[in-house]
Amino acid sequence: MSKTARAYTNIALIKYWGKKNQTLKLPYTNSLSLTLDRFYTDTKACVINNDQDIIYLNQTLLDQTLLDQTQSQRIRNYLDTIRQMYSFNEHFQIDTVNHVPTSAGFASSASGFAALAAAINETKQLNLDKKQLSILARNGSGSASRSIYGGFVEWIAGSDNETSFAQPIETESEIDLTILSVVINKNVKKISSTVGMENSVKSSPFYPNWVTLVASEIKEIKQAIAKKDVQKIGEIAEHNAMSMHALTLSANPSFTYFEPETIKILQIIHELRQKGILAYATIDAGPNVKIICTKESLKQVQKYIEEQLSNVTCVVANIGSGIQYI
Ligand code: 2P0
Repeated sequence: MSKTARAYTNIALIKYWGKKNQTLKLPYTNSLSLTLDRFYTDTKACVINNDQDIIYLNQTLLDQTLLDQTQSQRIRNYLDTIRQMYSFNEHFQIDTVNHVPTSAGFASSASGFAALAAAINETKQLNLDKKQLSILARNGSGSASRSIYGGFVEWIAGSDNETSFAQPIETESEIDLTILSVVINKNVKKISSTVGMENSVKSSPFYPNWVTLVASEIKEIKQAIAKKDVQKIGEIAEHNAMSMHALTLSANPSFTYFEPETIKILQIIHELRQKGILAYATIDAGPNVKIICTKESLKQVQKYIEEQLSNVTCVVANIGSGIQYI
């Protein structure tokens, strides 16, 4: 009996935004993330005697209906890639369950593809080490390469399939950093990350500056992590996130993931800082804001946000671990 693979999601402090190779998902820049302890995917894979893969997502069979097509096809294509990479022909039954609090606003592609890569590694006994597993996960979704490890993780851009993988950033002792995810209760039809980054690379006049900026911010944030300087980590992460969103606004045609509440939360974070409360924002390809806090500032930040905005949900996450087999 093969074990279930569990992978946690991660939040990028220095974002991955743009691919130099679409097929291999090779990014233009390194990125740096924090694996979280609250949101994870459990995936089990079994070899079946069938000519196609059978996929269950949250106990529901994914089929070829229009509704399921995009998600299902992406997983099927990924399984084809794995079969090609490791030269075997078997198909699988995949049972995958996302443990994400209702509309927590976290993308499941990072934990999803990391758990799937690990589940195939387990059932096919590929005996991949973590570097190889990170490469395999990257082929499913770029950000999944980072969810192989816990804590702070850097994804090295590399130049081909073998040289683009994530690695952990060792910290000597615990760091007092907590993430408050502020979920805007809205069903926003968004542009996928894949399409959003492609449009930014193609048409934002600032894209070359982004590549230069990321190189220097990666260096700075690693120094701040080594010093356990949460304020500095927050400052750099917020600036990096705003710079990423500037790429969407400056694309042609322009687009944004922000909603009116997103801006409102950013304004509240500025007010909190004026009061001397540590709070910094980071935002992914959606309207929700993740706030970098310390244990001390968390309660005040959450109280203030909930007082000012009645239609949001707050979810607290701490630093989480890497791939597990259970
Ligand atoms: C990140 N995001 O670094 C960035 C910041 C969203 C904003 O990685 O096309 O789902 O599958 O490689 O990994 C989301 O992009 O994109 C993402 P693909 P992915 O976390």
